[in-house]
Amino acid sequence: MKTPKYLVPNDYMADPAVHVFNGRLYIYPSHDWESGIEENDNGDHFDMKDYHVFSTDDIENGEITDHGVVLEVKNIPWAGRQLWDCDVACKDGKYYLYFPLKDKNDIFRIGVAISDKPEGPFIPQENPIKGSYSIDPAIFDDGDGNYYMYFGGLWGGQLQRYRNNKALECAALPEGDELALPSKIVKLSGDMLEFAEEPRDILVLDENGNRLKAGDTERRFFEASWVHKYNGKYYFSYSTGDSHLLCYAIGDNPYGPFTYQGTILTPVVGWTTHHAIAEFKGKWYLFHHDCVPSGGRTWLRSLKVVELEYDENGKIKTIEGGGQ
Ligand code: FUB
Repeated sequence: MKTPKYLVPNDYMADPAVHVFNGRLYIYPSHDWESGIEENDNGDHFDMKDYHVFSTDDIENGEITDHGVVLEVKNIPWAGRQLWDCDVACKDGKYYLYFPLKDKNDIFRIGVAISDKPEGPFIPQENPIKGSYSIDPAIFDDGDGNYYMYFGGLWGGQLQRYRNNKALECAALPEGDELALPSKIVKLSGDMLEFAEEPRDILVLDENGNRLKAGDTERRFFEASWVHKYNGKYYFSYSTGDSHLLCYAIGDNPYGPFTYQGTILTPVVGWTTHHAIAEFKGKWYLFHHDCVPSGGRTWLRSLKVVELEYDENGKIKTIEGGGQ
């Protein structure tokens, strides 16, 4: 599959998280809609209210099943607004959906909802995860009984409001030669409902072993963490936000440090870029979104998939996003 393909042509879906459960591929996207809220740097126009789940047994030519609404803001006890990028993990036959949502004080927290099936529906817990903040949870199952959450996002994602996992009096976004704000990683508890430790920084280093600077906007982390393993190495990938790239870094363990490698996807049509990388039936795929079908309306994004290839050294071959 060399040509990208839209997966849900009749609705606006974005921010895919993708996993293979029981031999079937499941897609967990955000659900965009026309809320009428004006676009701003705080992301208020992304006012999503529910999630759908999609699945298929043939991503190239098969039917994509829409399992319908699986969780809604109105059923989450602690909800304020804005259901952003979610992810799902499976442990001992149960499925855990992790989602960022603003609470009643307009602060992003991360919640969990549980199901017996990968396609949901998911029942939310009474409260968000203790100590959680910011957005874009991505869950990595290391296959040894340990599950890790990667999270964080700048600007509307509120990561600049925290240091050392504590809220600041005032948000502080580093600039220029200051160190870039890192994304976070935290191991999940055995019951998957809490953090098992204090979240730690994910360090992305340049080719000389130095941490990336805030002004290095084409390489530094902005949002949309994802982790996958290839040939025994850990690939940490993310969006650079205001420079609109998906890029990646490689490390030897889930905590890093990770060394920057390059661009996975050049800018798409739209502002945000967000992805998941998954292997299915012997091929690797990049799931992402763009705003071509909505005519460039940045808050109405459409899900896409394209094959992802590595070279003989394990480097990901850059894919053209089709934007500027
Ligand atoms: O969909 C809302 C936000 O836009 C996501 O949480 C970010 O990653 C960006 O795609």
